[in-house]
Order: sequence, then C-alpha cells, then structure tokens
Amino acid sequence: MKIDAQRLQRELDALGEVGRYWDDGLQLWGVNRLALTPADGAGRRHVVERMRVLGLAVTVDQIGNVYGRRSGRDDTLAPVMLGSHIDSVPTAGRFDGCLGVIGGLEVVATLNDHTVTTLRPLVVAFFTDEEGCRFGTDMLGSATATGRLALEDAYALRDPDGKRLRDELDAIGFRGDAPVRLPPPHAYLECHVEQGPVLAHAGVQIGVVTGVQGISWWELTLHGRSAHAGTTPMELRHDPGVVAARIHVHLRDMVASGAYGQLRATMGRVQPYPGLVNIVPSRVVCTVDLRNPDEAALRRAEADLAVAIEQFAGAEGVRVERRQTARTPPIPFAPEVQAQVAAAAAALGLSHAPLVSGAGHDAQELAAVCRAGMVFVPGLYDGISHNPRELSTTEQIAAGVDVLLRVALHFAEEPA
Ligand code: HGY
Ligand code: MN
Ligand code: MN
Repeated sequence: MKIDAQRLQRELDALGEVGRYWDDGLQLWGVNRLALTPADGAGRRHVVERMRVLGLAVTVDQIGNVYGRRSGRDDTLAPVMLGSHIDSVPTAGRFDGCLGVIGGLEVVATLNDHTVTTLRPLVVAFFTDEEGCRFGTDMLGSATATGRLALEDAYALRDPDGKRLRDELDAIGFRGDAPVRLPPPHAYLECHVEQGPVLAHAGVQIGVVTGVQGISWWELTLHGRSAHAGTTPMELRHDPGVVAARIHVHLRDMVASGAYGQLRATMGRVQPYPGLVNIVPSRVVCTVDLRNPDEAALRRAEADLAVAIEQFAGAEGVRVERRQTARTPPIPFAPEVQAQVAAAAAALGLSHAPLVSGAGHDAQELAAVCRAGMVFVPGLYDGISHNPRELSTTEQIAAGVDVLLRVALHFAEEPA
C-alpha cells in the first residue's frame, strides 16, 4: 500500500494557495498565514473541510488546536497522532508544517481507498502558532496541549501591535470548547521538510530525526536618548542602535570562539524608534535566537551574553529590558520511533540517515507525553525555508509520507 503522490502534491498546492502573496524580489508566490490572522483562519477552514471530506470527526480545543479523528477497530485505545502546523512565517513556502498535516491526511485518504481500519484510532492534528513569530513563543498550541504552557498565559500573550492572542483566536473563530490538555496519544509522528542542507548534501532521501536542539529566544528593549543627528555631539549620545549593533557582532564572535559547541545565534529583528535618518533612536527593540544541541553550552551562552549585553549598554549609558520569550532544552525522540522510521525507509528502498533537527517542531512538545518522532524530507536550494524558495519535489515528499504511512500502521496495530 502506497500513498497517492499526485493527490498529495495537489492538496499541498491547494493549501499553498491560501494566504499566498507575490514576492516581487523573488518573482515567486510566497505564503503568509501568520498565526491567527484571517489568512490563518482561511487555511484552517480549508483543512477542516478536507478533514470532513475524508470522514474525520473534527474537534477544536481551547487554544485552537484542531484534531481530525478516524475510528479504529477498538476506539477505546489511545490513538496514533499524525500532525504538525499550518500557520506560517510571513515569508513562507508551501511545505513547512503543511507537509505533516496534508501528509497525515494523505495517509487517511490512502487507508480510506483501501478500506483499511487500523486497530487504534488515528488522529490528524494541526497545532496553533507553531512558528511563534507573532506572539513571541514557538510551539504555542502543542506546548499548551501538553502542559508546558498554561492556557491563561497563552491567552494573555500580545503581538507587537498589542493584540491579545485570545481575542485574535476569537476573531478567526477557532477558540474551541474541547479541553486543551491532550490525553496522551499512543505515539506521535510528524513528517516535515528538513529546512536545511544536510540531507540534500549527503544525497539521502529520508531523515531519521534523533531529536531537536535547544532553543532560547530573547526580546531586548534598549532604552537610550533620542537626539538630533546633526546638533548632538558624539560624546553626549546614548545611542541604543550602537548597543544593538555591538550585541549583534558579539553573537557572531561567541560562535567563532568555539567556546559554545555548535551554537547558532541570530538577531532576526532590529527595530529602532522612531527609525528616521536624522534622529538618534530613543529605543531599539531587537531579538536574539540561540540554538544548541548541548544544554550546558546553551546555558553558558545565555549567561555570557547577558554579561556582555550589560557591558555594552553600560558603556553607552543605555538601559536594557530583557525578556525571555521561548526556552526549550534539547529533546531526544523515542528510540522505538526512530527505529521504525529507519525500518520503513529501508523497506521502501529509501536511503536514510539520522540527524538532529535544527528547527523547533510540535513533535518536541508531544515527546513530553508520548513516544514521538519525525520523518525528514530533503529540500532543494540547500533546503532553504522560511522563504518562498522552499521546495521539495513530489517524489521527495511522497517518499516521506510513504514512510509516515508505514510507521503509522506499525504503531496503530500495537495492542494495548
Ligand atoms: O523557529 C523554529 O525553529 C520553528 O520554525 N518555529
Ligand atoms: Mn515547521
Ligand atoms: Mn517554521
């Protein structure tokens, strides 16, 4: 039994049309379904409709996670869950997250075609705001469903325009009634594009994901003193822009020092206020994203960076407000799931290799409550992602979802 690659591609393209925008710079269609915007609402309704067409019973929980359930031969058993997210960064392609959700629905469609009923129920899920770039913390829906985040704290989060998450959830009509705490699935599987160059460079078709590296996000508000760019002598300035620049360069120096293992450090957002050519900014809001597969090295990097930030700010007479907006340690995936992903790839004659995920995923949250794992699919152009150039071929995504099908069947036939 194999999935229908053309149908998978068709459904992925159909979802990719929802919230599409023309990226003039790239001359490509991109996707912008930022969490809890009308476009996200439209994407959600599109997938819910697809779930219904496939005969799934749909529930929406209090944080807007959506679950499509397919009965098993014994519905008293815990289900096998296939999931990911369909919210996107504002400059996305069509694959990030969507492959795991549309791929899960393709598994269901294939079982329907073959009138196969698994022992255990199957659930296809998409979680709210996996990206985290609007309300500031990633894997929001899955972290709330598995207890890492409290529902009321999630509801109270605000976006840069001050809009409250709870109100935005209401605005798109997806603040459901189902209790947010998820009864632990029997297993959780997620098919996802690698979003990096490792598999493509190695010429490997399937990634057996061993776990996810640690993630640490900070929002820094640097308060200086606004001044006229022409009349204010340099020695009288308190310029938060200089402090932000020094922090940014220091991130790269920390990585280059080799003192923090495989640290990756990014300043993705730098927003001066008022941000005009002839005014020394009064404040700058900037973000820091630290990643490391080693928890101790990540902690060292956080501590050392905090000291450096105070030094740079003190030297410039700038006041710092520091807020940690996301923090997850390195998470290992269940060895049994990894073994089944490798076995399924081998049975399908697909080359496969283990690798750590550079990106965060909902699977790392589900790992807190059940055996979880991921199937990675390589991408073209060094696996570029969070960019409209994100692209995997029909063959590549079909291989990943065929592995997902086989692993899902393995766990769905496991007796109580
Ligand atoms: O940032 C991440 O790793 C994920 O794409 N949210
Ligand atoms: Mn993703
Ligand atoms: Mn992403």
